[in-house]
Amino acid sequence: VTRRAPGTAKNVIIQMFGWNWDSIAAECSNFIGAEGYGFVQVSPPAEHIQGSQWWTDYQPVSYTLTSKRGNREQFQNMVTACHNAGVGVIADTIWNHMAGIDSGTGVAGSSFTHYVYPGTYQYQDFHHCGLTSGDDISDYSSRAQVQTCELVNLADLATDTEYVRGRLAQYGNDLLSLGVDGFRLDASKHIAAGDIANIIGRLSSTPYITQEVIFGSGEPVTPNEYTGNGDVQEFRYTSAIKDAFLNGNIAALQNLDNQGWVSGTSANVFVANHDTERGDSSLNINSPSNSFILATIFSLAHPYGTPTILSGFTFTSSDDGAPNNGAGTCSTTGGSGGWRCEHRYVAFTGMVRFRNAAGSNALSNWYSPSQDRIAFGRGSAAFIAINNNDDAWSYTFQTALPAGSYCDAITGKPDSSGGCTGAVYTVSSSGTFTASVSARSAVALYK
Ligand code: LM2
Ligand code: CA
Repeated sequence: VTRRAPGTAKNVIIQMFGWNWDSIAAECSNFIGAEGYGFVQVSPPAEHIQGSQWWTDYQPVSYTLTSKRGNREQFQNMVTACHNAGVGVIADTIWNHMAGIDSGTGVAGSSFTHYVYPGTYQYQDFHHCGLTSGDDISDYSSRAQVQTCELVNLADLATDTEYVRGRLAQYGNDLLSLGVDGFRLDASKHIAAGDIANIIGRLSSTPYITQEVIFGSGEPVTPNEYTGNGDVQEFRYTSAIKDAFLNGNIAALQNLDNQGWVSGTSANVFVANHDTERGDSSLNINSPSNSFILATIFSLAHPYGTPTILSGFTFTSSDDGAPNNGAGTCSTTGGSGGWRCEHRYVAFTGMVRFRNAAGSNALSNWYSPSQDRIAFGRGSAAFIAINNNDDAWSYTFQTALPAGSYCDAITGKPDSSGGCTGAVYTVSSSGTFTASVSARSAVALYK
């Protein structure tokens, strides 16, 4: 797979949350590649603690590539299958910590105790911050606590030491040797930016990097510190999108490069991830008034950042693990067997095509008659109207599109006989088209 820079075509990421390696391989071959997605982000691949909860994967116990999602051979097979479909693979990678529980045996048979992972790490390879009771992080206004104490009791790696840096780079290089294209660096805020830089400097190639640095108001550790290492997940975008679509002012989302966030060329953005959909800090699939769908459509249309779509599963308790041992399955345009398969939604695949067509064109032809209605183009390549109001929006929009007949990306795609599987709109020689945009919906055209 040729590496694709953020901000270029074919860079949409799907977070295949909880999917096992065999099922991701099949989905890359059967669907994801053909639909124009750029990357899949896969669950942490290293050996982790046993248990039925989804979050066992975030408690590594060795760097053996056997997890609930499959073994090394299956992982390699997935990377190859995805590459053959033109899709890159981003591995969720945990450099901040090992397990949090006292002792046990990992899913590949490795025995461990807290701070002793035989053959990998011993007591001296961890921070023992001595700043709080139990060495847990309690005060996010303290940089020392955030970066050297323990996140929910997870054994905090001494990423400032030569041995740990070398060992984490060795793990990263093992993944790169299997063809991995990028890393999502878990809990990056809890690792000093300079420590990450040092470890990245030891890698054998230059993968795509996206770092999880959750912005917190007034906190000393900021997302901007990390932009020199690669992209940063911009959680201020996630919360602004939630506020805008729930409270009405989507017109405030025109210029996202002037909000004090990391620049769009350094931002990895999403409407929800696996953590936020279980909390209150983002929209989720159950949000009212189609807001989750409409917000995702917006995120794929707007040029700010590199977008990730979460493909998740239904749950009753927030601890619930993935269905069917992680064997993901979808229906043609949605989920099955407890899997939601958001990446198959017609409106989302249509918007992936829209984004790929828009390429690096800047936002243009902005029009907003009220806070809950916006329309904008991406140069002469694409145009969208988003109606976050409970009444339909009828209007004649001015675009920079060439005259012609266009398939609406929200409801369908070009069919095999030159028509569309969904709605069709005609752009005049002066670049206008007339539409009635349904309540809480959108119309999106691209060339
Ligand atoms: C992340 N980013 O920084 C992940 O996105 C997030 O999903 C991870 O938390 C977290 N950091 C650590 O990698 C998840 C989950 C936690 C869970 C941890 C570790 O949200 O609830 O913590 O993974 O598996 C669990 C228990 C917690 C316990 C901890 C250690 O819920 O009560 O702490 O294990 O045993 C005593
Ligand atoms: Ca740390």
